[in-house]
Amino acid sequence: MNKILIANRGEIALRIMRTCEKMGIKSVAIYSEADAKAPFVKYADEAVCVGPSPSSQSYLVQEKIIEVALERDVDGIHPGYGFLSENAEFAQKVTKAGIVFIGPSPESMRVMGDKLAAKTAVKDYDIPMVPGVDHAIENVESALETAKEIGFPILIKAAAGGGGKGMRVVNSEEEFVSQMERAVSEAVSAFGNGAVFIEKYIGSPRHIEIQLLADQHGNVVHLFERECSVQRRHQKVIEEAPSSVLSEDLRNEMGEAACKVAQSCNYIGAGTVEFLYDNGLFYFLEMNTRLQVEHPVTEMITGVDLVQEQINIARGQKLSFSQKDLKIKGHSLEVRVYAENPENDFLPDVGNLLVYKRPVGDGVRVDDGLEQGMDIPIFYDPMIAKLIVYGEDRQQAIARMTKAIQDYDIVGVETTLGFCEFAINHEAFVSGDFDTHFVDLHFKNPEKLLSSSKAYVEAGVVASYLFATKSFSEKNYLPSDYSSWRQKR
Ligand code: MV4
Repeated sequence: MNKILIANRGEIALRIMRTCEKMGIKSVAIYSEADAKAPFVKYADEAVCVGPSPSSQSYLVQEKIIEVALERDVDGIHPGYGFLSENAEFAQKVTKAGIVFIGPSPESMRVMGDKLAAKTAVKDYDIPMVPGVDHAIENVESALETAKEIGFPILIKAAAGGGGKGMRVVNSEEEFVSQMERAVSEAVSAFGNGAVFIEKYIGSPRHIEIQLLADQHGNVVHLFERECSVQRRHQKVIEEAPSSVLSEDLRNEMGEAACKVAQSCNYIGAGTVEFLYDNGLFYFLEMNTRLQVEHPVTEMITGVDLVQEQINIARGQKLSFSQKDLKIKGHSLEVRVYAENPENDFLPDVGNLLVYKRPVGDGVRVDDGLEQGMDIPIFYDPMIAKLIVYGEDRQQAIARMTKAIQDYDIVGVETTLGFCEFAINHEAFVSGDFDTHFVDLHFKNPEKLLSSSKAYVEAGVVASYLFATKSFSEKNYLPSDYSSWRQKR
């Protein structure tokens, strides 16, 4: 494989290209009009504009992307995450065009993309599952009988859902029928597929996922877990590896269960198996058939470059290590830095990155895709960067993350950095005593996030910027009251 097209944008496109460079593989970027000046476009050996800014006219246009790949004579297409990464139809078209899709087979993607098909696939593999049904609900009355057997509260899920979309908690028998009707109609309008099923509702779980690699020769290994319980409305906020709750035995058990999930669908490539963890027990939830946003924390504690492994697997190589060669070393944390305002219900706050300075230091890694002076496009996910740290232990990782957050200098847009600093230093996080409700439970005073001293430092930076660029006109005067200054920008 000598040339790879990256069917993605931003930080992940850049991250994939860096590994290509390291491996002596040429990279081809595709980009939309909004991304013409983006670092990933500059970094690529070749770059082709595939259309206007909306993803539906650029990053999601399958035929156009394949046409560019053929024109530029690429050997493989890496889909990154999001966009077409879990689209079985795209994987199939790529393969049909004689190009290697760097990911699993379309069949694996189809099975794991349908939560019920996934349950059916793993049925004979002795994987712990949440009590529930493994078929679509056809008859609401008999489903109610099943729900009573399972015991309330129960959770209604859409077969085509995932990532939290299309779920409904039912607390009692009385609500069951009406909630079921709502769930079905929601599933029809959201996914074009009204199939729903029910499970026992686990009230306060932790979300722990296992990273897998599977080659084309039947070898499957796991690269331990990532703890992703700290999330907000199904958007992950902090990810870490390893989890502070898993014993060595449980880690091995979960790892083996995850490998069996991969075997159940003849999985090839990098993938992630999600589990719910509750009180020493774990349950299979779903499998994500892509490289995940939070993959760096696994790389930090294992020393494995997951993109390099994906490419080698796609080339048909055997994994160069076995399970016993893999060891956890140290601890890693990742926070996602979003251009969102935590003081205003996390509304996206896109605009110009007037000042953008990354933190540096021992064990600090920043995966980003923007530079100072650039506008954050309104068309895509407003993630600015992933801030990743490594420490010898969890305590050092938390200390390094805190320092790195404080050293990060972003002016021009509101960010979630202050929110991340708050979360990472919260007593519940530091002690390891948290679950998926962490944010709802502990994030109640958003106005306390940013110390006013830091805000004044920011105000000073903006003032000098405006002065230096001679744009210090009447309308840009900074009012003395800091809070209204923030609102006026
Ligand atoms: C659950 C659950 C409780 N009980 N299933 C949310 C995302 C999707 N992957 C599955 N999810 C859940 N499934 C049962 N039977 C709670 C969640 C859940 C959740 C899971 C992981 C991380 C964050 C979450 C937030 C809310 C609900």
